Amino acid sequence: MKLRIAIQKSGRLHEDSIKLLKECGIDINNGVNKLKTEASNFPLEVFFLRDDDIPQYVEDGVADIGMVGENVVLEKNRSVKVATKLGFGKCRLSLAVPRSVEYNGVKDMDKLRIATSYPVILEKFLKENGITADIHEISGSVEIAPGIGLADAICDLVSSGSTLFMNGLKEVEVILKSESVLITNNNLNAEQQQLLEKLLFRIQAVKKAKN
Ligand code: PRT
Ligand code: ZN
Repeated sequence: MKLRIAIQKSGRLHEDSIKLLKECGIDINNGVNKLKTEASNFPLEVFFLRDDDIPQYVEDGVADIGMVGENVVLEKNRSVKVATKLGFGKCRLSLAVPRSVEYNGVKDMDKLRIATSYPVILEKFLKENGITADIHEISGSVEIAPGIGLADAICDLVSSGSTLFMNGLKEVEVILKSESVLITNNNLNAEQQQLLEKLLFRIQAVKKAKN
């Protein structure tokens, strides 16, 4: 039996996910455009998927475990377990408004139109803060929404802050601090659980060595 892991096919987490597996001593040959591959020296099958799909595949048991941003796990709200943080893909989900706008606190968001790709996390945050806003879900280029008159504010991922800056926006609230996590299916059998523990042991060793 092999443990099946889902990682991002291409994008910001792809390289670091493969690097972590390699640092765990797991050799995988990841040819371009492959949908899956196998490790040569560990009972591991690797599926390459869009990050948005990873929580569902792991919930459904199509993959046993997965590496994905905590931001995606929370947004998709699937029933999976978070086994450990992985130390890469660090970013924050933040609210931002045009630089020229005066901002005195989250209450200023009341009645505004906010563009985001994270409607679930945003709605929860607004509710917790007693704010009623108009959430506009858009799938990409969220940061241009205020400039084209589509929204008054945005809720988007930020790492260096340069995208916000280039679009004349300023970060005003951090809603979530995120990094990549290892998620697991809720119903792993004993053998899968054993393989997971072996992998987790190696991941912890890699993380320790880096500190
Ligand atoms: O194709 P697929 O659906 O798999 O990929 P994707 O395009 O949805 O995701 P991708 O590869 O862009 O990001 C994957 C994950 O990387 C995210 O879910 C986060 O967990 C993590 N991550 C870390 C980031 C960033 N940092 C980040 N800066 N994801 C996106 N950004 C974007 C942000 O949306 C904004 O457009 O980068 C821009 C801001 O960056 P700065 O440095 O200018 O602040
Ligand atoms: Zn995605």
